[in-house]
Amino acid sequence: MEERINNILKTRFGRTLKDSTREEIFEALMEITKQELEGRPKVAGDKKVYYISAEFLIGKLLSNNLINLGLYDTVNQALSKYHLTVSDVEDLEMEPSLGNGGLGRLAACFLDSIATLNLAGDGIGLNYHYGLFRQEFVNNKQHEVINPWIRKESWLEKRPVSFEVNFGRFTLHSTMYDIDIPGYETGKCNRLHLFDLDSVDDNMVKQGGIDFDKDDIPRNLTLFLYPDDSDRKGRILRVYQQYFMVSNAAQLILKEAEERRVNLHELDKHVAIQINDTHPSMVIPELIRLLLKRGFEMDEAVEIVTKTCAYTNHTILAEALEKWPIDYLQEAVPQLLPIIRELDKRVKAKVKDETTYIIDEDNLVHMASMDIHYGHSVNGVASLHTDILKKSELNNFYKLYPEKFNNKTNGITFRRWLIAANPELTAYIEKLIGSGFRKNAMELEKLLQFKDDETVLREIGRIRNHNKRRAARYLYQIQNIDLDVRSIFDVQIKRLHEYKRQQMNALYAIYKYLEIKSGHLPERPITMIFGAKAAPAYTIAKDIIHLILCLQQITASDPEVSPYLKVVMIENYNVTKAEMLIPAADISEQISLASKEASGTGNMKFMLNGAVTLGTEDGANVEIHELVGDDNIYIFGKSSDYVVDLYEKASYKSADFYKTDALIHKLVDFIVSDEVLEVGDPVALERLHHELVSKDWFMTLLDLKEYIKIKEKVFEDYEDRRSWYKKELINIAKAGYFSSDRTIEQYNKDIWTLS
Ligand code: 9GP
Repeated sequence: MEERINNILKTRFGRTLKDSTREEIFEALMEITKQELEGRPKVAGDKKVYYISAEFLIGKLLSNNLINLGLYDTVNQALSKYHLTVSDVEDLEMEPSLGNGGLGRLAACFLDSIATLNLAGDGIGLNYHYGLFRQEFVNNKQHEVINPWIRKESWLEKRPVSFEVNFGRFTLHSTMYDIDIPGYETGKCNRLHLFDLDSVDDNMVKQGGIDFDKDDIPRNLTLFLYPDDSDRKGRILRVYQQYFMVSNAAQLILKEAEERRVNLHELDKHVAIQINDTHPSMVIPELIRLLLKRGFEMDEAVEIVTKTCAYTNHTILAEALEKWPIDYLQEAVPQLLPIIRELDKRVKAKVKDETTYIIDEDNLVHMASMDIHYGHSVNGVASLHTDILKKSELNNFYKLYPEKFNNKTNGITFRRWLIAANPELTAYIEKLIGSGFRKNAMELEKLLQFKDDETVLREIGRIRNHNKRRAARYLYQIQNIDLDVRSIFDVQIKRLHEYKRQQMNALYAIYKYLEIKSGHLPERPITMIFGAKAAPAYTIAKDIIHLILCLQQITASDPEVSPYLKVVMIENYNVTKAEMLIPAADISEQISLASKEASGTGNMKFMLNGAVTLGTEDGANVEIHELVGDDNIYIFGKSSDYVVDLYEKASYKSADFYKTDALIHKLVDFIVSDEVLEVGDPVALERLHHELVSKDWFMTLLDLKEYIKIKEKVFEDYEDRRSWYKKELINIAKAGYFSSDRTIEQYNKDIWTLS
């Protein structure tokens, strides 16, 4: 390996490992990895799945690819002579900006597992040039700037594949880029196909921000993931993007099927299509349209497409169940409208329940309705979530098609979230139970035999401290943040949304601050770590970030408080930062309002790395709770049934809590106290205060007191180090269920049926 690296370095730069820069070594390793990937055959099979998704949050690829190719240790060995590791070199890789949160990261984990299980399956999405914005903090506020991630040397390979996409008013020609997805030690690859346009102009973005001319589709189509949709033009741009994605997908799928000599009348026997949330829903009418063009009758085209397509629902929040005004579709994709109208007509002829119509009386096209009527499977992403879909959110559809509904609890790839992110823990687990867990995650349960073994528990603690030091060095380097590695790391990292209730955690920070000021010092310093981006047009979410940044400043600059409490907001939270923070965390904050977090996957990543969950009975927390038992998780808050009932009766009034409870009153009012106003923006802080006392749609104040109480208990229990490490070990041992290999096996068995 050393010789191989040196040969490339010599040819490219006239140097060897001894005197090369990290950039040069990174390029050499990328070249070797690409050569290896190139040489691997593609997974072949009689039936192939296409996973269509607006997001693929794939993270950096060097380590992951080397691990899956079986070259990670060899390369590390070659580098070690020069005091380097793969992760040092990988620091220089740009993280692809192709996703926003859990939905996109799940898609990336799934691609890894599909390849690892040797299933023929490719991802299809868009090659956003700037993807999601990069977050900067200016005056304690989020500021959005472009995030150019594509370099000359990248994992993207341009392919000689192009399709014509007709938008009624004009026609565009796509370009396809591929990223190879190697299976873990399978010797084979699948691919992620990312469609783009040669005419897109990166320079049309206004300097220093994320604004651009939304009308100029040929030049802007693939610039951004989720372009600002606060105006009509932005929303129509999203329709253009979605159609561009699915038209390319449908054309590629049919082209490959025809190349494989598939009889298109039996398409469903050879192709499965997974629609990831509603963004790719237009693939249904588009495929029907293409089959009609090939001479199919409508009835047959509808039947085949229904048997081929399946839909995954990732949220019950209305904002994600897209409804497009019919005039948007008329403007952007006129050729699809007759088909959508026909699909709707058929529903209306058969079904009396108006709530399940595709086109409603306001002329809105309900994408999820189309998916459910014209797909053969609808799945939720954790068992509680699927139950809620069946019982309430999609109950009317469930009554029509009970057989279509099924649950597929999410999972994560252990290659990235354990083997690559936590090499120390991986090596130790291997020492204790062998390497079988790498292929069969359930073997982690073998760790349970050590749950009372002093030496093992102590070593778990040592590894945590090692990872804390590593995270502290990293954060110091990138953001000048100084972490106290002896403190408790209490971590909440995820998108910013009111339902995830970062505001409740911020109110806890206020509580602790006031406690310390009044002389009640914690036994051990606490570091509260947040990481979150807010959607640019989501004002209250940005106000919450503002509050957290103000608290960061106030606690840091108060000498009475800073030795005991540190509030840290990580700038531009992304996959790379998650990989660094999760192995270092003691406490995993999963505190969404019960019923609102469909699953969560961060919760699984923390658990796998030993952090103990502090959470509500929501999403996959429920399954984590069942697996680890009451002693190894901290659960609080009102139940999902209780919350659903409150919404139904519209009986939650945050003002009641604010007015009647002195502590809640004091904590909420601190948001607009002199201390905070001195470092913050009064408009933003007043707005947040007002929101909490007059609306609080996600019921922060409902669970706040219980949250404070249980968090105090967590800190108290943490001091019994031995029993805490035992909790950690049990969490790791029970995490096997959350391997995305298990999830994909279930998708395949119940939905895709590939061989
Ligand atoms: O909010 C859900 C999250 O709970 C889930 O884990 C993830 C993957 O299934 O999807 C998220 N949903 C979205 O990002 C948008 O619907």
